[in-house]
Amino acid sequence: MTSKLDRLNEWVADVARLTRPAVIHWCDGSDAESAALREQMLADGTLIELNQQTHPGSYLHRSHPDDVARVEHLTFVCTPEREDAGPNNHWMAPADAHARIDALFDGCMQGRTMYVIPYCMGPIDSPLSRCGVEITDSPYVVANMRIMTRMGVPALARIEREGSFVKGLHSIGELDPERRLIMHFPEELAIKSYGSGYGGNALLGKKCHALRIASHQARQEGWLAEHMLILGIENPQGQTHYIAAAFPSACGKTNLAMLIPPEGYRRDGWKVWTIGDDICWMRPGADGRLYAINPEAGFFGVAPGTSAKSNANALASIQSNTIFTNVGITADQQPWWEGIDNGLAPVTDWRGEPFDSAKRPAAHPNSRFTVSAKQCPSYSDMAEDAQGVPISAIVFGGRRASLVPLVFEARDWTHGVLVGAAMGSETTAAATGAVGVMRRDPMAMKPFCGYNFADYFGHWLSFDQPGAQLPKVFHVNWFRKGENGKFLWPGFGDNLRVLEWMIQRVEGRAAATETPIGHLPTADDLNLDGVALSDEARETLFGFEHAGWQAEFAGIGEYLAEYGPRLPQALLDEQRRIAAALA
Ligand code: GTP
Ligand code: SPV
Ligand code: MN
Repeated sequence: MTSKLDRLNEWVADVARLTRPAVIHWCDGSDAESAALREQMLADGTLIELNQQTHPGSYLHRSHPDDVARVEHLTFVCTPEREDAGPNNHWMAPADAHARIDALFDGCMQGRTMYVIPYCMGPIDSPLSRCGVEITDSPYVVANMRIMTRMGVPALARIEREGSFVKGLHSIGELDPERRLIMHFPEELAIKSYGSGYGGNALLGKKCHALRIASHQARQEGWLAEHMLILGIENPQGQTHYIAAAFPSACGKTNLAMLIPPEGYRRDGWKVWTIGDDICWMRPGADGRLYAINPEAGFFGVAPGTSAKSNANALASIQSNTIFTNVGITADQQPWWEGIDNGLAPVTDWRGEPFDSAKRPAAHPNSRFTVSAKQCPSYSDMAEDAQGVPISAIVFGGRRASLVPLVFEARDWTHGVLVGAAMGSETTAAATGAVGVMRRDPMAMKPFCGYNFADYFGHWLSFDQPGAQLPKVFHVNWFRKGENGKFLWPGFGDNLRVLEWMIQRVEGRAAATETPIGHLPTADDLNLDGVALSDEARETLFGFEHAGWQAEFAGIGEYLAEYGPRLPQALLDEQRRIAAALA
């Protein structure tokens, strides 16, 4: 009798023939399985026990020092036609890519256990969710996937029902940067990743599946897979607006998703609910609105900078049952990172050496915590809702030390798509390479879009159809700096002041000033009660720098031109209209 699992079983057998593991283990996601893996990882040093009084169930993992971030230069999208991957991706022909990476996989699991991880991205009963299976030889990956996805028996049952799944093959290999490749085959719904154990390179459900492969599927099926947080803002009357926001890696998604309202707002009864902190899948519902789910079940968050002051919800979430990767530790084995601000001091750095501030920071700048979303005090019940939440506003933003004001609103959907497509941001430690370099990062998807950006912008534009009730689109910049090189906006909880203005705009209740780049508030249009802003901050955060924007739009025009004739005419027209208005 044929079963819908035949394809899966055949693939697992094929992979085993190629990689030659000593043992094959099918993950069921149980507590017993997790405990056994933990014991094994403690025994071989993959995990280090942290202070079980202060941090019960929490462990530290030190990665290979050359394996601490995503590797964009080794990440490929392998479509039959190069043009389908676009100038935004590294490309290799599928046959060449398979040959190159299969040569690395050949015999790589000898003497090791091969884990087969069935997982579901999104609530297990949601029609918006999609399943995958990751094969890996890393128990650390299994432990992280158990937190980050719905993994094990229920996922396998859904795969058996549906008969379809994304195939992800992973091996840590030798952890040699010279033998490291992350390959995507969108047409085959397949991923092959070799030589890295780091998050986005190795937890294949996350960026590889839920963004690169899913964006390809989403285009075919009429939905969107985005690098966005999702949060709910409940006003004192008990009404909740949901907002999705795309910021590049290490630019504030986790922090905004878990925002704690400023004192005055809390007193008045405002609440913020977390749905997701990194990835958002959304599609039009019967009423024409966009409905969103968080495909993930946990947070793989940036540790440095996380404190009781900056992100109390994240800090509360990671007091137990957390895997820390590449943080420092204190004398009594508590996790420690720069900016934790808890009065403790590190004695051992992320490489396991005595802490010496002259040598390196205690925690790697891209050190992370992995924790179940259920441990977050602000986690919303609606995060498990099969239908998802209706989105009122989409926010784009980046790290821009100059020019870009605190917030502005796009005139309409087409303008909003241009605002997203024109996004720029200074690079961060989340990927290898230089930090602080301004680059174009459309919709925060530069490293994650599984197909040609020209087609992606067209797909975004296609949602503007009769009957659609599309969200309003905004752009924010929490990272504007003053003359002294310091941030001008307090950020974090105070970002709610900006979100409140957005909600008022959605409801047609707030004022704004028309400029060529969109609608800008003045400082008086926002509730700034209790915020001390200097005159410089007021002028800079709410100002419109005509000459600077002229130059910016020339740069945007040059960037879009890189996509050639495939670029949607409507986007070019929008860019030219604004450039002309600025002239
Ligand atoms: P990925 O997980 O890499 O996708 O990152 P992310 O977008 O979730 O970024 P995260 O929220 O972890 O923030 C990254 C860094 O930016 C942290 O060091 C934060 O402390 C800092 N940050 C976040 N929000 C703000 C803000 O409003 N203002 C300022 N100045 N810094 C912020
Ligand atoms: C990012 O880099 O955007 C992250 C971490 O969220 S990773 O899982 O490595 O992609
Ligand atoms: Mn991210």
